[in-house]
Amino acid sequence: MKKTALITGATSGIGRATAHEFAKHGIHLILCGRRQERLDTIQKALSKQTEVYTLNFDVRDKKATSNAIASLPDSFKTIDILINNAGNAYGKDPIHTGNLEDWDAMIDINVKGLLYVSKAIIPQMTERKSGHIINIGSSAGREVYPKGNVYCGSKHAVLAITEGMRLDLNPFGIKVTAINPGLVETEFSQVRFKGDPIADNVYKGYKALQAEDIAEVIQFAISRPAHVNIADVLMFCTAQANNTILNKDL
Ligand code: NDP
Ligand code: 8X3
Repeated sequence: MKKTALITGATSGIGRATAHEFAKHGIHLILCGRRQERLDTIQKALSKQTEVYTLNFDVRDKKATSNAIASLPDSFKTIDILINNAGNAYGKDPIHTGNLEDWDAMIDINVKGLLYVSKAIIPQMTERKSGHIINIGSSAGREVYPKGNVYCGSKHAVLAITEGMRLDLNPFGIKVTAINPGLVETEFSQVRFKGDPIADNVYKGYKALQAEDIAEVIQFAISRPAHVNIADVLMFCTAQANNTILNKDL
């Protein structure tokens, strides 16, 4: 019996690469995001390899989130693997000049959105006493960097929530994993810098992690035997030592 995974943020970057990786293994996919045309394109591509269903909702909207997940057809209702990946940074400013809308977006999407999705899915996992939740945190959840204030705060929250999930879901045999990457070359910086050309330089002068690198680690985590839980992964590209030391050729 093939497993079913729900991936948030499947329209781009790490989420999309994870969808492609899971499809290779025949995992049935529920792909989520706000950009329907992208969901359609990915569904079309991956339907050759596995069963794919798409859900279009904004994780900030708790009603839309629970309605979307409740609307799943019977063949996709049982979710074995939840990949809480949807998220972004908005802006990179010192705390005294930060933008309130950016702060709201990061807390509402990265923290509250992850909770809304989890709340809609965890009860079926506790009922069945099985499941695997993978939360995409960040190295920013381990170490704060200058001008990272609220984004780092949101990812510290993701890490704390992940640990809380692992404690509370332990009696139910549910695996909970945090994957914490450093710099990954995706649309992340385009979103963060809102189209400012500064985004083009973020991944120049070194080889950043690629979305596929993260997807492979996620696939490794979900394919361990029943008694093994990969609790927490911190991964950097070779050029990055921590959140402030990056060996660039520029
Ligand atoms: P991308 O910008 O490439 O992808 C972000 C994804 O999140 C998109 O699919 C987007 O879909 C979805 N998303 C964003 N906001 C919402 C929302 N309100 N509702 C629903 N979906 C939403 O970035 P990455 O792939 O890099 O980021 C994925 C995760 O990885 C994030 O949690 C990020 O914080 C984390 N991360 C990224 C790193 C990096 O350097 N790139 C490093 C460490 C962690 P759509 O717009 O269609 O809704
Ligand atoms: C994304 C990586 O360094 O931009 O979490 O915070 S970083």
